Amino acid sequence: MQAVMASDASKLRLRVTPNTLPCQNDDRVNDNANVSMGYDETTIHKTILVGDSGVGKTSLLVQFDQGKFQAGSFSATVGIGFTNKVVDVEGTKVKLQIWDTAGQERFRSITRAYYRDANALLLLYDVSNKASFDNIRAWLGEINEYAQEDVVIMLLGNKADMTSERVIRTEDGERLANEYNVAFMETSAKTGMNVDLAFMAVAKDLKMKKTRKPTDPKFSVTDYVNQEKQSVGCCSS
Ligand SMILES: Nc1nc2c(ncn2[C@@H]2O[C@H](COP(=O)(O)OP(=O)(O)OP(=O)(O)O)[C@@H](O)[C@H]2O)c(=O)[nH]1
Ligand SMILES: [Mg+2]
Repeated sequence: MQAVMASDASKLRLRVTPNTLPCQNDDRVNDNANVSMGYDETTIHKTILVGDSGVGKTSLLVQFDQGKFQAGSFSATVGIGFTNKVVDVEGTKVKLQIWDTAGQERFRSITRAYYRDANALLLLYDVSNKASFDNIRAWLGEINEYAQEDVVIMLLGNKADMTSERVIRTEDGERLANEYNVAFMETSAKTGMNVDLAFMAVAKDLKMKKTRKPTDPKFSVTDYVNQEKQSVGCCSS
């Protein structure tokens, strides 16, 4: 994904017309084709990546979108931009419009403006950077203030591959997530560990929110990620 200047964000938003989305032409032939088990597959879920500068938001999105990691010099995102992705949740297409925000303080007011209509937020810290973890409480405060009440929130401790530089233990992340009642896992944009799972879990939760009947058992995204996630040193990815 290309980083874009803040002033271009509104132009980019205009490009999100139905014609730019996969499957649209076929869907027009038959309205029912858009509906899978009561879920409207044309629904676009706005998902935002937030967290301090340098925690790996852009890298996580690039890994999810293109399956690659660009090591080397860090180039901070300027402004905000998005990538459309379709996630297959048990045969249903869930469309995520993933916004990559700039973590630098000077872009904070722009980022805030995007919280309001977000359906999901992936909040990242860097396990090798204590300040980025300490700032999570402030981020959650912001989210609480500006985002919708039913927004899906996932806390991600990124750079889990950096074992010797790690300063935040897995259990510290877990404890914080429990305190705020949000789902949590550690990820690595470098190795790809849990990257697909993070977006899959968000897509699954968003889909469940739209289709769950009052009599259905409640879907717990926390239980789902605890069941599916990999731990550092667990598996090759
Ligand atoms: N080892 C390792 N390095 C990572 C990982 N994720 C990101 N990095 C590196 O960390 C630096 C910052 O990553 P970015 O993805 O640009 O960070 P960002 O959160 O988008 O930063 P801003 O755009 O300023 O908000 C880059 O040098 C990346 O290569 C990871 O999982 N593991
Ligand atoms: Mg970035």
